[in-house]
Amino acid sequence: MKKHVIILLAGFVFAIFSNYSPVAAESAKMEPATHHYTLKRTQHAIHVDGRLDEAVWKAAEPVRLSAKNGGEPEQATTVRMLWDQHYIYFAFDCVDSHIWSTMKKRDEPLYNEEVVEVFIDADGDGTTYLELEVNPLGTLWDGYIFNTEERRVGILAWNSLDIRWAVHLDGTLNERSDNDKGWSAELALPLTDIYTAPNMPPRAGDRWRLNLYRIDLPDGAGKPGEGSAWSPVSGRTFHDPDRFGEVIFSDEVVK
Ligand SMILES: [Ca+2]
Ligand SMILES: [Ca+2]
Ligand SMILES: [Ca+2]
Repeated sequence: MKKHVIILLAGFVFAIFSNYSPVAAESAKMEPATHHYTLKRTQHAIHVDGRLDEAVWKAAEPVRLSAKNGGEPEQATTVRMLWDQHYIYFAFDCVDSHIWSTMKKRDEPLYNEEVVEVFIDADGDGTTYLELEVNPLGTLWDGYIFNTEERRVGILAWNSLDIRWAVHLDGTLNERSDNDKGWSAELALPLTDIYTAPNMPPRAGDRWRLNLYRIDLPDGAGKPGEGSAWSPVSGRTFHDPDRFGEVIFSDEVVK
């Protein structure tokens, strides 16, 4: 699987990869995941419109994001995940009294504003993983991350060709004079974008390290806000693969 990554990133980070071997990846010891999620299949099409009104979403197991200390965040976020033969699906449901974001171009630094995020380290090497972000304007950030003790590189020039995503707002964007209810984001990520997956298509029982995040900034950029996570991270950064949770692929069909 590593050779696919090398092909993908050849040239841009060749110097880094030239020191990188599968042996090193296998010997890297990840901390075991503390949070697990059984990823069930859907046999019903999911209309990726940002509205989480499909019966299969209602039936999917929810997870709640936690504050940094593991406690309840100021504003709740519920996430559900499903898969089928082509995609892995994510549904973020964000309670939000003030929905705010300004960035409209793909791969802008959405993480400086309000956003939801997915990190996927399919081979669990703690080094190479996919990062996705969607903001309330429906702007996408997608890229591959190469994260070692020495440096962290984000290959944001990588774009998923077939990803589908959408948001739905229950409130008014960037309007302080009223109280919003929240916003939701729906993503369908092609499984074939996950170059580091041990099996493609995944098999029942496959385990991918993965984490889910949200940034809420009620007072805008640069002001105190809240980062929440499915599997809480240890420090300031979300780029903490040792703390990623784990999804377990299942052939069980969600009803
Ligand atoms: Ca939908
Ligand atoms: Ca907000
Ligand atoms: Ca990109």
